[in-house]
Amino acid sequence: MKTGFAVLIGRSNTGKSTLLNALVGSKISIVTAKPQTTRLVIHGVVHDPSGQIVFIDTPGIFEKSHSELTRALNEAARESLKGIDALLYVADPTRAIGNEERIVLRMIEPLKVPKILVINKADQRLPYLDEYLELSEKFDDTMQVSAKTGKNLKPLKEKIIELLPEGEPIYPEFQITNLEHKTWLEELIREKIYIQMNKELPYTTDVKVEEEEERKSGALYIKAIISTDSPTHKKMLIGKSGQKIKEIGSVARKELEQILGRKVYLELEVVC
Ligand SMILES: Nc1nc2c(ncn2[C@@H]2O[C@H](COP(=O)(O)OP(=O)(O)OP(=O)(O)O)[C@@H](O)[C@H]2O)c(=O)[nH]1
Ligand SMILES: [Mg+2]
Repeated sequence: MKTGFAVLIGRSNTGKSTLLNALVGSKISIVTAKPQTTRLVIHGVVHDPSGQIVFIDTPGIFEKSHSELTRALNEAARESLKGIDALLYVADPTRAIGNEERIVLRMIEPLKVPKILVINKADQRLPYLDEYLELSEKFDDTMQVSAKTGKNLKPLKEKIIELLPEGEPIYPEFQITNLEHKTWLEELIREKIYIQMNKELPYTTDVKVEEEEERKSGALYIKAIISTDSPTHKKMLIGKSGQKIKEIGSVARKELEQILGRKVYLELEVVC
């Protein structure tokens, strides 16, 4: 069968993680409207009778901050280009081409794998579409898709399978990600923190699941520790009379219940 690794690469916020989830049909990678959401290199597997595609989601290339985090995330994205079979350059034509785009284009130029220009967000008004279409000549193929509505995702999958080499399946039939269950839980809670914290985003926030236990009733009890490196951030995360952390817990619990199909008790503790 056809099998291989297809990496999703691009600047921050172009919709790489949304696209991975839509292609696999499951919420694997977290999504927010903020840059630098993806921190881990995440696999999402498409099992199809005609082949198996292992999509690799990567942190978006980011330039605005020169922090240690930015350096590490950009490096992780660069590293994930090793050993791949195909490449999807995910572009967001609601924003003009900038330096971040040029950095990614330089990164992928020497690679000798099939490259697809995936122009995302086709459901929106795209003022810079023509700029991106001009990049087409650097790619083996160009597709306009919407990760949000699913537009053109089927032809995109078919195209990728066509490009992959023959080989043995990489993942067993029912496995759709490389993420451990616990890591996935931590990621989902982190997503809710990002979404609920409006302006001041404690980028250094870390989530660790300490306990996960199935109750006799079938409900799941989860205890997670949210740690931050400053007392101010701790205060912000907790909010006035604990309102913020309650909100974070409530949206995370609702989504977990929906995905896991059972009652969830979620206890969150903020430490500094
Ligand atoms: N309208 C529209 N919005 C989209 C689409 N795909 C993604 N988005 C939005 O774009 C924002 C960024 O999406 P992500 O999937 O987190 O982007 P990313 O490229 O993974 O971002 P990083 O991990 O930070 O690099 C979110 O607000 C998404 O809802 C799309 O097809 N249409
Ligand atoms: Mg992402």
